[in-house]
Amino acid sequence: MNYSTLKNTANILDLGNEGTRIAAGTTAQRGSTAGQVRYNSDNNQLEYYNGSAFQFIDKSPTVSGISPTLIDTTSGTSSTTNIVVTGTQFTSGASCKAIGNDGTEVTANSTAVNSDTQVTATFTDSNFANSKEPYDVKVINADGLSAQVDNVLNVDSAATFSTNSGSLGTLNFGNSYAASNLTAVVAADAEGESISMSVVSGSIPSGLTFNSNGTWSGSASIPGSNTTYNFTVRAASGTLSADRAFSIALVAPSHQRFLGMGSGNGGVVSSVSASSILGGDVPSRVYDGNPNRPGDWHSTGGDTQGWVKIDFSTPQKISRIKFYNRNDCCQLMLGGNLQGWTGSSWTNIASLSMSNSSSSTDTSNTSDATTAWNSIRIKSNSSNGGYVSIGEIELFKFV
Ligand SMILES: [Ca+2]
Ligand SMILES: [Ca+2]
Ligand SMILES: [Ca+2]
Repeated sequence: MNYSTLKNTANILDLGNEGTRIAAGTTAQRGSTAGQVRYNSDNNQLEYYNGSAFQFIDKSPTVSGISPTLIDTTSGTSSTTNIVVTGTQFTSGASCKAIGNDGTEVTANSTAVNSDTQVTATFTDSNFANSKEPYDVKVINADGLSAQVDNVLNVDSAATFSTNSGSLGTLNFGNSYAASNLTAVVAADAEGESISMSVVSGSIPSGLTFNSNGTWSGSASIPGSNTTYNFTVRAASGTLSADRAFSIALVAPSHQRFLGMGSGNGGVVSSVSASSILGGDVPSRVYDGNPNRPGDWHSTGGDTQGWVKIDFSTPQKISRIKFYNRNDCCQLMLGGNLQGWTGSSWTNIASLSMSNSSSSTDTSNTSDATTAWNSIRIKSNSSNGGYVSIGEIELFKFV
């Protein structure tokens, strides 16, 4: 065939009825001459070279994603939201719609075609309803060809609490005022946004920490009186938040006697000893229920810093001591300490001070009501004469 004659004398004429076969190949096989028309076998589309790039002849757009993916209909400074849509083959004059789960269409107030791969559509927030999410987003080119991405746009809602308002728990000495006895605050965000919780008003007990995930840690300080703490927790997610009121009750401990006077040895004494013993004035008399002589322990002469030591069968916490001096005469101990055994040394946990008078007693709260001691000791540091004596002691613990 004489191709030059064909080129110069006639247009190509295909008299068949199946279709005209033209150049076909992959994207990698594209030429670079303006005016070339070919079938792109990678994209299954006709395309032509315009001198700088190949353009698909069928200008169907594609949509790959949007940002942001949330519409805030409840608050914020603007009543509209700009949604940036990314894709391919957007053309001048393109418009944009959002389509609810019931088919309701929300048409963008305006659509700016930023490039052939990006448009910015401006929607009025109040046209959206939470009940119709998720919305699809559709871009329609001026020639009517369109593409959409499904279930990508949601109406933002604030976090919702699943923890009932009101009491999150009661802390007392029996549960060590520990955070593990409190209910955690739980909230969820319908759009899956992360939630951060905080106390925004009121107050919580000292010693406790409210964590941003709604849990509690630490232990509340022992209260002097029954106290209920009221506070508001805010669950923030994205630009929205929700508040709910909660409370925590602290019960003040009370002193319960477990040794001495009517409690006797309380069933907790494994052994008792003393720095010295005068005759039959044995140290077990300090809890024999009788504060009066001869119900007392008595040291030998010269043992003016004497002591009585009690070993417990199970470690005991001690909140208070009441001390009874020798009552009949010569109030022998004028000062001393209650001491707890730590395993390596004696720790003063209460100081005792008596007057030189008949039936002198002293009641003292300990400085450490939470440590359980293996042993305790009542030790004189001030005597009235050459001896010391203890009529009785009572030990108390918090309950
Ligand atoms: Ca929603
Ligand atoms: Ca949300
Ligand atoms: Ca006694």
